[in-house]
Amino acid sequence: MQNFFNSGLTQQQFLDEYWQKKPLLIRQAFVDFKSPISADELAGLACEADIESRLIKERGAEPWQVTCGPLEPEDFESLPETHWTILVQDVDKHIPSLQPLLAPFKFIPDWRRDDLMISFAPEGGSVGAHTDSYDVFLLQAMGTRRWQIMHEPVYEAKLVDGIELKILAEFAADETWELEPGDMLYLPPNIAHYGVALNDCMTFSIGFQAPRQIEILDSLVNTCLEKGLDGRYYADRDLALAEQGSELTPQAIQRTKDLLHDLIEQSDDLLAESLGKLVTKVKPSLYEVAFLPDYELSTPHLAKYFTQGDCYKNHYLQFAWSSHAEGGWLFSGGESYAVDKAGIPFLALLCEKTVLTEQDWFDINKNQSVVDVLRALILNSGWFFKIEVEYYDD
Ligand SMILES: [Mn+2]
Repeated sequence: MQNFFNSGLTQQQFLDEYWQKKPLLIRQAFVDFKSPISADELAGLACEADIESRLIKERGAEPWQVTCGPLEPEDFESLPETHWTILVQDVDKHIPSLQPLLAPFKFIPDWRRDDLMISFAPEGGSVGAHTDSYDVFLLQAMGTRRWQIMHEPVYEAKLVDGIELKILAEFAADETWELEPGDMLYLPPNIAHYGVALNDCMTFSIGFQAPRQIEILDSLVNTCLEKGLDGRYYADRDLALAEQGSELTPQAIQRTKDLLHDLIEQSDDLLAESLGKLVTKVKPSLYEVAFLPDYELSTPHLAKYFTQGDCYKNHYLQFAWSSHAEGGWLFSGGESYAVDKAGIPFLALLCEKTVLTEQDWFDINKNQSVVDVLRALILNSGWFFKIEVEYYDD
């Protein structure tokens, strides 16, 4: 039984009793935790052009003033002593050495994970009481933060008018905790929470993503169009005599529902592909840094590169895979890559490994469909060699 941090729960018990259901405070989830990043380093990241960051001042030029990054040195010079917060998104991707911190969360599917967001605040720093639409683990990394929550989920939140931040107009906490380094609070979606720094304070938010119905439908439609599948026509063999010729009758709506239900019912493979592409899409805020320059790469060259050095996973891209009767897919960067049946065992390897050695290449090289996928992934920035890559005209 896998222990869920130091909570006295197993991972399965956490999933059964808390995941997506109710908050859980875990004292010393990470024993003797020391932040692997300093406040200065975080401020440095917030100044970089390709990194998504925000500065929130509770008592700025206007209440809850939001400045979007990249931040300038002047932004720091004018900061008051208290009541501000810097937030930096996707730190796990910008600093891959932080990735091991996410390893204990791997019992939750990888593709559900969004990012590691890190915030720093001096005394009084807060982003106000709010709800989020995603699951989050709030790991206290430095200093003390007081978290207040409302146990009852808030689905239709009334917000404070006239400010950029989404802050709850009504918030009445029914629980208060002070989190010290190593303590962690899990919150499911829609739980109102309000965190205030009691001193110089750093909080790590391990956030999860969930696709919405419409996004999945959109991806399904796009996958169908790309494959040239245009589906069945509406049919009404049971048509009754029309009383009002201009009416879209409830029967017509029912037939339409049945038509769409049939499409989804008969499309497990299409749905897997649509979902895989959707959940591995690169966020627009990461486009500039996620994709590496193009280069030409033929299979013989691939073998040559492996004799010269290892191949590395691009941490900006998300990976997932699925299998079906005839083979499988690897998903990365919003694309799907097909392998044959014998290639299925390699999919997890390409998703979960962070380095491929020449020995891995010898294994991969036994299956042409996997070689083709690896080659396509290298061309599309999923994996890369650190050695100087030559440009070829194939
Ligand atoms: Mn939040």
